[in-house]
Amino acid sequence: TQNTVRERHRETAAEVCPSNTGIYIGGEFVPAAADETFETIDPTTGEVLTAVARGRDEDVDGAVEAAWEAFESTWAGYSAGRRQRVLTDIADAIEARTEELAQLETLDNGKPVSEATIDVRGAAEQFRYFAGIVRENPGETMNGGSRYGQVVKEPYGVVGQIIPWNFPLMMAAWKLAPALAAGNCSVLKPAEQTPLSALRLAELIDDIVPDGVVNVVPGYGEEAGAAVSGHPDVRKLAFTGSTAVGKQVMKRAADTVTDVTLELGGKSPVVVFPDVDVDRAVSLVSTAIFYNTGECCEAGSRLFVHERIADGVLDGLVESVDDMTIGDPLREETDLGPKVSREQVGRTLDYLTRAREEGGEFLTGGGQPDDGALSEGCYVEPTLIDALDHGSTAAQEEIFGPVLTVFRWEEYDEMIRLANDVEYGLAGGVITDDITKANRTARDIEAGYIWINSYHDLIPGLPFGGYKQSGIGRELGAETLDHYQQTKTINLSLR
Ligand code: TXE
Repeated sequence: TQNTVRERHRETAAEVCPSNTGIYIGGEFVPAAADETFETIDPTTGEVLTAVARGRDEDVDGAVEAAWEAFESTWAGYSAGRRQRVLTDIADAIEARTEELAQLETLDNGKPVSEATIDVRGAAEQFRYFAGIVRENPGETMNGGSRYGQVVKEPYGVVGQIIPWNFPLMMAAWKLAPALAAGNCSVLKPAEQTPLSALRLAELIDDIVPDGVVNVVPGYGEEAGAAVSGHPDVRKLAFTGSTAVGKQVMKRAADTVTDVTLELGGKSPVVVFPDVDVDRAVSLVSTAIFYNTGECCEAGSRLFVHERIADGVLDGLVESVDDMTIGDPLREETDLGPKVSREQVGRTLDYLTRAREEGGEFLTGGGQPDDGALSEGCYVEPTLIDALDHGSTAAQEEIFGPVLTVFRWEEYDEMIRLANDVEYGLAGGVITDDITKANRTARDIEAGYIWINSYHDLIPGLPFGGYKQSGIGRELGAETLDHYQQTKTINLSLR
């Protein structure tokens, strides 16, 4: 019952919430300069988890100053080997707390704890990966004639990093690991919906990282976020979030010609060829859209299924939705938890209304579950929409919920034209056993990351990022280090 769920969440919160919810500056947790706080809510129960410091300009100024001080006094002097050890220690600290961090993430975000556990492992892996490559970054030299040239990679110094709420801990790791590996200090702004895992991480690494190397300023986007992205002493910005805000961040960065990397929205196609085993296709398509309640920038939210097997795949999807366990995300068996916030529920429901007006046929779902026990939480039913025009709003815009729009195809070229007919280009999926078709389709989709017969698994070493309005730059790869370094050429005359 709802009471049991509430009890379970309260008890878990008492065990796993960070005891420090201030702003983490220079190795200390301090109240916001204006002494204000905001509440972070558990989307499963609607209850307040805790109050968190509400950072603004002044707090960001203090964090940037502390970061520069740390850079100049300690971090810039650390060898690659020493940074490697720090990163490895962070990975160990995260891994040692996997269960606790996963529960915390589930409380703050609403994602099933089984998926939160994968996030925590992924976060640790990030630190391990960048620890692994940090020593293989020696620069280059060129000898010849009367010249000795050196190409040296230098950190920016202080970087600003703004992250979203869909994978809070993992996003913090995606940002911090390469930034620290490359020798920078960071001012990290977690999302206001989910600030707790970044604060807990700060507690965990407090003894590992020199004071001021990592600073965490929780707060609202228009306040703390805007202050980070407009700060004149921040030399590089990394942002993950909506395309609309990404554009603002980039515009603000233009004033100081600050380098930016952006990881933004998506509306990724999943293409199913007629040769495949229907059950396998159903399982992959279902994972592509419903993982993390559809709150994934890479979610496979547009299905292009070949006419010949469309009915079978769609029947299978409806059945698999019926079999899903929707409910308390703290329970291991839960497949689909609530969305992160009431606001996000409203946004998704608005898209569903729009889709109805635009002629969509709902094969399943279409609203909030009316089951009493779920009514207090931010749940949205897994939804399949058929018969929409590809130009309709629900087919073009990022819904960021458990909502799949379905298109049937026969003509390959026309299917590819539609698959690419969106402003985004983050990811795509191809499901077929024909390797030639699979590879051709992978090449033909305009996106930065294509899965063949798989979806969502991201492996450090394989760069991730978007084409078109899905972003600039790549994370997870060796090239990510380059985004956090500037190149200096030293040209020495031997004459
Ligand atoms: O994102 P925002 P929101 C998409 C998704 C979702 C929509 C809106 O479609 O429905 O965006 O979500 C900070 N200056 N994605 O409103 O606002 C904010 O505090 C500087 C896709 O939550 O982009 C948070 O830390 N920063 C996405 C971060 O930006 C600002 C993940 C992201 O929030 C700011 C999340 C400002 N003016 C949402 N305004 C993905 N790519 O995975 C906000 N922020």
